[in-house]
Amino acid sequence: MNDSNAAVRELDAVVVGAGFSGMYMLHKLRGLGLKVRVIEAGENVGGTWYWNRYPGARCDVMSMEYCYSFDPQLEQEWEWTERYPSQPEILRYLDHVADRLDLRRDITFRTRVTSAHYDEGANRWTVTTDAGETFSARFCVMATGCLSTTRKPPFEGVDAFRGRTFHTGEWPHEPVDFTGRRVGVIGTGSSGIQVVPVVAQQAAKLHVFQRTPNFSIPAHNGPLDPDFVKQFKSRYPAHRAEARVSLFGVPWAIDMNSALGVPPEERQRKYEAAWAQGGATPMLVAYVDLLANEQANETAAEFVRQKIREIVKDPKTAELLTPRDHPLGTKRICVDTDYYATFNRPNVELVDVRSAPIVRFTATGLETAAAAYELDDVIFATGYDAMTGTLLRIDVRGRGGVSLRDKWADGPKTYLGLSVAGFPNLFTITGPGSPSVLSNVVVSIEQHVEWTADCIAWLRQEGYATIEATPEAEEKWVAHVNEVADTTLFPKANSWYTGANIPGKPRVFMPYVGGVGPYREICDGVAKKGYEGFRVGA
Ligand code: N01
Repeated sequence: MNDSNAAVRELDAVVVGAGFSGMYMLHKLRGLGLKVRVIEAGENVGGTWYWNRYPGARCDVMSMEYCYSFDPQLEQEWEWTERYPSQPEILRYLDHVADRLDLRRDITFRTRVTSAHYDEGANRWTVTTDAGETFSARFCVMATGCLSTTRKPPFEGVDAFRGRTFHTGEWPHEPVDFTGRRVGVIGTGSSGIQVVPVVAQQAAKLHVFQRTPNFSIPAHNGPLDPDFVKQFKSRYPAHRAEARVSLFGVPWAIDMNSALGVPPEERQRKYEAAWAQGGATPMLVAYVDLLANEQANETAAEFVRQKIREIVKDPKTAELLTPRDHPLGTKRICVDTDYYATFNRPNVELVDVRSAPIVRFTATGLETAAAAYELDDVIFATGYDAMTGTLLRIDVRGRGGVSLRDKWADGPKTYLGLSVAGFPNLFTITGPGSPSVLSNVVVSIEQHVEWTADCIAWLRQEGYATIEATPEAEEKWVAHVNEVADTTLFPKANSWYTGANIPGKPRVFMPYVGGVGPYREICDGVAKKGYEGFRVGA
């Protein structure tokens, strides 16, 4: 669809994506007086929350914390209704922010960026879209999100299936009714674990096709108590300040004791309290060594396994649901409402596709190596080509025409997760090598957007045209990211953090596990030292 005659639009910056990152980036760059265009594939703002409309979709970070902090009036005015925000409520919030900041006039919707090439002669990025438009801009900001490119395993015969198919990450806009239907859900990550209990209430029969069980902790979601909200809002600046220097971007203090250094009864009481509180964080911060020492981790993992045995009545099903292949927390812990209890329903059956994998789809269902299942609907909850998938779908080329795909053939390499050597004036918001998915991502997004805006303001003030990471700084950062990851249990899991969910994807631990607060300090230090590790050009 490329129209070579189309006029090139001259801008200061192109931002790719209009989720939490792109929206705030637009606001900040406008504040600097820059001419900016945001390109967004969806029909509206929201990013991942625009696409993930499946029944039960809800954030696993608390509402009061999963929102922007840059506008004190906004955070005081907005009224969250539940402890954990549902997808429709988050979308309403982002819609409200877009209206409040009048963002839409600078966003092109229903359009995908297909390429971004750096023109060395002009020191500018040429960005093209699938609508045939071409933009030329000094800066290119990738606000593409970490979980935007869905993955559907290429099952044999899937196109011959005559029933309805859905992917949790590309859910239809109109409500989908499963009443009286025979439904299959493939996948038991965070998405599967959320969709299963809701669909189970409608479906005549629900088959959950599980390859690997995950740890899940109840959300104990419910309406927000007005007194709690009032209290929280009165301390908002302090909460936000704590979140910014915390490990995970939420204001929870970690217990500095070892899980192995306390009596078993005391430990049990602590885990019970964390379980009763709900969500993943209280469990993860219960002891300092849970993510670093296998024996310590095992005490918490075994606690959750025991809970599964208590909740699920059929011992065989309980055993199948019990995770044993990875330490607790080394894959994103799921946060659920009634997930395990759903397997006590007579219309729900867990199918183990580890011992008998899905072999093929048929016109009327699917076959595993052990049995055939007649289905009306199949829900793929099979995840994403995370962290790098969306960036690499775009043909990004830097100096000398070097493509990002080639540069990252053995895994992503960045400086601070923000910049790539050889790709001047390109910024990656929550890019690989930053805390991103290991944190309350809104806190990480705000930090990256503010750092990027400050960097652009500094370039202008100093009279520089370009900035790019040096290969040495990038190499050192990649080594540091790996070193820190290797001091933890994270690399032990076959997770999407390491690319293990995509056959053929290089196995590299992609996020930075050093913590939100320490990472912020590093980034601020780099800026203070005149952008140490970067090269600037006139
Ligand atoms: O994806 P996943 P997700 N045959 O990759 C299975 C965020 N999120 O969309 O583990 C059979 O975790 C696969 O099995 P296995 C959150 O960060 C947050 O659920 O590879 N099964 C796995 O069970 C999360 O971590 C929220 O053996 C196959 C599942 O599909 C991230 O998004 C809500 C298969 C994929 O799980 C991704 O979660 C939702 C095959 N061939 C998502 N291929 C909240 O905020 C794959 N699977 C709460």
